[in-house]
Amino acid sequence: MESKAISSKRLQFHDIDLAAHRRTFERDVAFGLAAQQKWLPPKYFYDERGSQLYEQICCLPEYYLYRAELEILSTYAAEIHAEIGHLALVEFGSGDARKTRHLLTAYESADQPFRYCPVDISREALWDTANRLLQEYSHIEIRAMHTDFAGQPEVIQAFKLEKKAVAFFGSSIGNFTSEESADFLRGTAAILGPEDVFLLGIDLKKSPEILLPAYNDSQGITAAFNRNVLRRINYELGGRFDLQGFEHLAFYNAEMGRIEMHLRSRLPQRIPIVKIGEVISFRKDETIHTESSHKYTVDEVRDLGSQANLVLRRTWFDARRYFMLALFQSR
Ligand code: AVJ
Repeated sequence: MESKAISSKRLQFHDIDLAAHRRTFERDVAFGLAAQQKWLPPKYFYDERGSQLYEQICCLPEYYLYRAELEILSTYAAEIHAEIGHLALVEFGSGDARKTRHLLTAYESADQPFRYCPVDISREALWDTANRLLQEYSHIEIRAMHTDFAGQPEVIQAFKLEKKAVAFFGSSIGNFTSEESADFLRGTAAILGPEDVFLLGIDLKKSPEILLPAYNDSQGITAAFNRNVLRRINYELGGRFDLQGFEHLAFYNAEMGRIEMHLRSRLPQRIPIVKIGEVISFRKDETIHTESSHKYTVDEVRDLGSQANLVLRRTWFDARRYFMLALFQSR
């Protein structure tokens, strides 16, 4: 990975190779929209607007995931900090780091310098967050990395940390297929030293009556978030999508144990995407599968870990047991 670093005393900022990232976006869009079941990788939701919409989703009354994990992190921050020790904290998909702040506050209270290494695909969110945290925490040192970490957790080797706690919050692992999550966990296990730990925040299986509204909110923010990927294709790849020509759809696929989000074409239409030199045809009601959010049981999480050489050492839950924070160690 080519990366240039912006450096000051307390902040190092590693940048992604933007041109390469753009080519990957073009390739993924061309590939996904040529498939029998059209699909797009959910990581492309998160441009500046998409990240803002996701932050709004986290404030929705129906979206329990964010508040459940926040409850865990705020209730047990001191306990988690005591359990993992004062290790450098690496976070995949840090976003605005709102929940993580509770843990950072526990680090700050130790009155010792500490290192926070956020990794995110959204440059704007990463940059703003890093700068804000510098002002809020006097003991923090930040090394931030703007990159797409999916499929390559080893990118964090570039931080050259001796010991570390690696965090992956928000149930973002739910977006990965079971194969991708197994690979990701194995890749993570491989870079953990004997005293390193891995903290995984994960949404648990529960009644569709609770799951569904979380992805079908009454204000239509999730619908706007879903359509944002089309807006982004228009903006960055010269797409000609009419956003209103697609309906937001979210349902629970019980067999796969996941929420699926789709965009359903309201009519037959042909959409040019200039930069990939294609015209994409849609039948009426044909869908683009834009996201899967896998839900797990505690046992499934333990198994997922052990298949990847990770041992489950501790778990924390919110009062309703909607969400779990799992602490793993490498075997
Ligand atoms: C950030 C991937 C955990 O799957 O619940 C929110 C993203 N999608 N509403 C999720 C999302 C629709 C979210 N993750």
